[in-house]
Amino acid sequence: MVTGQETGDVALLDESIKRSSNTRQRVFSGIQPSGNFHLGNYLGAIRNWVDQQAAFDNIFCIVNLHALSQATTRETLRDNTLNLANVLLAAGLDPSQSIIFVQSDVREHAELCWLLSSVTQFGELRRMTQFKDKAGSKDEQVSAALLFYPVLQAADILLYDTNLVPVGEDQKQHIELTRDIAARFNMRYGETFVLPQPDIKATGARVMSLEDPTKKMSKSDANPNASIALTDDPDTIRRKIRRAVTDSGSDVVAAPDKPALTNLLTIYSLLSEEPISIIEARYAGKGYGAFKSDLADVVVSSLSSIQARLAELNQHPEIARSVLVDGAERARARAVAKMIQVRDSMGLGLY
Ligand code: ATP
Ligand code: LTN
Repeated sequence: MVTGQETGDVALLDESIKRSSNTRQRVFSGIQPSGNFHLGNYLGAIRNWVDQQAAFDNIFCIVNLHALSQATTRETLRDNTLNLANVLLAAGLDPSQSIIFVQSDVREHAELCWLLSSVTQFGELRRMTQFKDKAGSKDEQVSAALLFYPVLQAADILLYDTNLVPVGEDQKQHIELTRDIAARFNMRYGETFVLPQPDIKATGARVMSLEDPTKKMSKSDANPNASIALTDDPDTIRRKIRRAVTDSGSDVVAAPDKPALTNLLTIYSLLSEEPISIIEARYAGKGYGAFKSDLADVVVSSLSSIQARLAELNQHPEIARSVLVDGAERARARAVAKMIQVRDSMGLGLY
């Protein structure tokens, strides 16, 4: 879905950064190992990481410490972590072009989180939309980790002198807070951190629920029909798309008063790499049925190669494990060097 002029500007900025610089810009992004990876995660984040990886110096992190902000179990977290590593590899992240690692393997993330909390205001955290959405009316019971979540995210990003953070639209506020934290730290302690830019694409940054096009497609949605999981089989994908809500009328067009069709056309367009106008013209006068049936084919065929690679990687967990061990080593070397600078800026350690 088009997410407004501002995000388009960020994409343009990103192009100009790429062109004007001789050294490659640093990209960092993270994804929680919280299961049920869906088409929104793929189109809003993972696919962009894969498409851009040759142009940047990339670090991608499986943020298992963030996943602890919601109740989970040892087994679930372990399974989801390995599974996510396999999903990232199956989707095309290439360890020779990108560092891929697990957050808890680099202890500096947790340390920097604490240091940054000293320049973060409680009010800023309490006002974050994601905190308000997830805490709901139960803010007495949710974990303090849910409140601290954006400080840890700022630590992830700032630890690596990140220039660009490719994420979906829902993360924009967290990246803005990261910039505020970095700027405040730099004011107080001297130039230490690079101010990162969000990299949010004009299209696909907010894939909506199939059951309610006013809500984003979300891992935590209790209704499995609201999202297409990357691992859904063809029959399930066809069924979910057939029953996806549509707008009144029967024209296959993207328009502000047609949020459901706009969402389905956006998915079609991103996966088929055809402009929405061409797809609209193709289905003019044909109604929703024909469009949905073809959309299902597009989704099934786009996911099939990822699913085939995933099945293979699942048979060989040692591949992902060795990628993660190597990734942690490379990330750690950078993080350790940065923390020497940060501790010194703050007056920590006299020897
Ligand atoms: P939850 O919805 O339960 O909060 P999530 O689906 O947002 O979880 P994350 O691991 O928090 O999953 O997000 C990983 C990446 O996917 C982030 O960059 C996020 O912005 C992006 N993303 C998540 N949902 C969507 C969506 N519906 N459309 C586009 N991008 C999305
Ligand atoms: N909060 C992010 C996940 C995340 C992240 C990051 C994204 C944790 N650390 C650093 C970008 C950069 C989310 O998608 N929910």
